[in-house]
Amino acid sequence: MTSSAPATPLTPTAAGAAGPAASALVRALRGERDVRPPVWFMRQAGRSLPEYRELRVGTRMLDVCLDPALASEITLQPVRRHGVDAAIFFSDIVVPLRLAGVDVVIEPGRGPVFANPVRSVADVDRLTAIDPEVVAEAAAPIREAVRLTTAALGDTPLIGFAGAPFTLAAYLVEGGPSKEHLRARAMMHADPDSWHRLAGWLAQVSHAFLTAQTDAGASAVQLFDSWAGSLSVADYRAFIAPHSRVALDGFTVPRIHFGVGTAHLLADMRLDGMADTVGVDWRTPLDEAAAILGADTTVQGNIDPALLAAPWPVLEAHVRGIVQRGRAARAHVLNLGHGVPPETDPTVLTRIVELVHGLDLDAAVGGAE
Ligand code: 1CP
Repeated sequence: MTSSAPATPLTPTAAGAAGPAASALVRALRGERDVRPPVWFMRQAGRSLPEYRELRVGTRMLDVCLDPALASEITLQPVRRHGVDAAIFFSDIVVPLRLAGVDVVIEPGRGPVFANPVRSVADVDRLTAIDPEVVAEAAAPIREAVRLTTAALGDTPLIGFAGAPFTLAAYLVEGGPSKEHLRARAMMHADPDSWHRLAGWLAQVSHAFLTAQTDAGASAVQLFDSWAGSLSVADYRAFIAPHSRVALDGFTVPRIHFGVGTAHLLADMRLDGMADTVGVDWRTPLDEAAAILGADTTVQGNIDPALLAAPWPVLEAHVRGIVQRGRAARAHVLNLGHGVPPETDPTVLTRIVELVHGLDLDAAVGGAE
């Protein structure tokens, strides 16, 4: 598809306004606290939206990700519907692997599946022989989709994202989704040399994918290490953190680092300050997370996705409690503790946005601190 004339921006940039760099999201990621936290939802695009399901009929997930007009439209859908403070680019963590020529499909209802799992020294040799530069060259549809999206978003920021080396390796080594990621964790110890070559290559591939998005106008990036919670602190430090640093190195936009079940890893996930913001799942109260993360890190989270199905008064109290606890951090970005479950009633998400946009924390406590 060709890039048609840009649509009227959702939030037109006023003359003299600073654009998405001055948005509530970017300011919070950089550590500025406002009277209310900005709000967006991981996996806000996609399965919970009827307009997404309608658009997806007869298409394959990875083909959609590489169609600039479709990827852009799907990215915009939740912003129009919910009025969230940020868009997240519609793509998937395995898209850069597809761009590198790896044989991967996304099976409906299951997730990424690789034709050739990477398990032996020869497998790692074969994969890492691919120059990560090919990802940058093949990423033209990604850059085009991001350009279309940021033109349509106006002042609303777009978050670019990539999978962290461990979470990508968990799929690649296993060949598909797994619960405990045993094969990837075994490789670290059984053959550390192969592990480091694999993770180092994945870090470069994710870096190239993030760069394509920031070059084309993304205002922040998030590194998803969704499955890092399965690692011990010692393994995280020895086998993971150095590679995640490479994936996030050198960006001038704010960087968010997210994982699930990572209470024991939160301090390490700051990557010595490289991450401006650390995502926290629903298991750790945000004031506890803030105490661990210290005064120079923003927290993001941490609505329990399960509570999206609870009666509104229960969910409202939960959200208000999270916003209160988030005040212990230098700044807070309200989000879920993990992605939107597919069966979520989307009107509930809109209601959370309306609730949060109506808050004035300074008024609620009788004045600014
Ligand atoms: O046919 C479909 O609709 C496929 C479902 C789907 C969608 C909508 C998949 C397959 N990926 C996506 C989009 C996607 N993936 C987004 C953009 C949507 C948004 O946030 O609004 C993002 C950020 C991702 C990132 C992603 N993919 C992660 C990290 C985030 C997380 O939820 O932890 C992971 C782990 C994946 C792998 C993946 N891709 C798809 C599925 C079902 C899975 C998970 C499989 C598993 O459980 O292991």
